[in-house]
Amino acid sequence: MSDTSKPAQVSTEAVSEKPRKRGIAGHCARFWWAYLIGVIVLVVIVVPVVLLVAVPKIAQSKLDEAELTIERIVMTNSQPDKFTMTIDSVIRSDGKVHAKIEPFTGQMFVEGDDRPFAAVNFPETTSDAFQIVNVTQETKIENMAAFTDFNKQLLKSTDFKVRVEGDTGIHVKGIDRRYPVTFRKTITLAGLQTFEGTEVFDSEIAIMGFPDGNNFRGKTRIPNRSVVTFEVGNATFDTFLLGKKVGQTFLDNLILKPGNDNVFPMRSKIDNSAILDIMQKKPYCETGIVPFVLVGTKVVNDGKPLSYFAEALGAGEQTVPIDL
Ligand SMILES: *[C@@H]1O[C@H](CO)[C@@H](O)[C@H](O)[C@H]1NC(C)=O
Ligand SMILES: *[C@@H]1O[C@H](CO)[C@@H](O)[C@H](O)[C@H]1NC(C)=O
Ligand SMILES: CC(=O)N[C@H]1CO[C@H](CO)[C@@H](O)[C@@H]1O
Repeated sequence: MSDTSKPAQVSTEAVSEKPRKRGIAGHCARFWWAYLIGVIVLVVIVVPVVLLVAVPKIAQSKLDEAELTIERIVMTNSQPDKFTMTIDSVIRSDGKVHAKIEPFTGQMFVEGDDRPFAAVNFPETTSDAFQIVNVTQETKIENMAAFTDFNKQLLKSTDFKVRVEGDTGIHVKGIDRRYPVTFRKTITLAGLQTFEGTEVFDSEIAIMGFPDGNNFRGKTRIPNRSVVTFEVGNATFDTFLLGKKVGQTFLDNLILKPGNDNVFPMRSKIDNSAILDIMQKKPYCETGIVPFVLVGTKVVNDGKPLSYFAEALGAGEQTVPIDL
């Protein structure tokens, strides 16, 4: 009995094991189509969701996290409707995603203004951690009012914000697909603070006038705390003493650069009696220092008037203390 019962036990054990093995295999065999559907669903839905939703989101957020800094802006060959612009910038990112960003046109806005004042053509860039992007291009002034306002902001502000924005495409390494993304960066630019700290030195006055028809001349040093270089040209300023217009001041071949190396000859044609008047008043008669106030009226570069600089220089008053 025990002999027959043993194999029976063995067989029951064997039987109890066999169906388990067969259970999985059998389940797989019978429901293979369910697994196949599952795999297809994964491939058909999940992969596209990753490729179409997750990757573009990551790409956009990586692009958003990247930081743009402007090292230098140079405006030369200033003409009534265009100029040559150099923008030297650096894009910093975490460098973790390997991707290429297509060349694109970035519109530049003064923050809070929805009219672009200029457009920059960015070359193809990569997602490298540190990338220098220097661009030199001829820039058409598409919106004169916006460009004039930009110059006004630059002239009067301590700091102001500029936004660069453009639609482009990103190509992530290993994925054969273009993802549309938006490049949008806001940077803070230092302004010129209405040329605060301008000095005049080596000044000379000639009551009878100099041969060029002016009666005052000197040298002016205009501090420039901005990263912007401007080719302005020949600028004319209405000149005021104690609130009264007393003549005109001329600065020729004006090019403003970053730093303190902006020294230009200055000429003025001032009403002699106004100077004699103020020199008899206190405290001017004691200090000999007279506060000239300059308001821009005209800018001419290479014979052509530049309204955007003239208006910007006319929007603020530059007070220049002159030692007579
Ligand atoms: C890019 O601009 C920076 C800052 O003005 C300058 O130092 C650098 O030499 C420029 N690089 C090239 C390749 O032009
Ligand atoms: C400024 O005026 C002087 C004298 O009229 C002229 O020779 C010079 O070319 C002008 N400069 C510019 C940049 O237009
Ligand atoms: C007076 C002044 O602000 N000068 C600054 C002009 O710009 C350079 C560089 O951008 C600064 O180093 C100076 O301090």
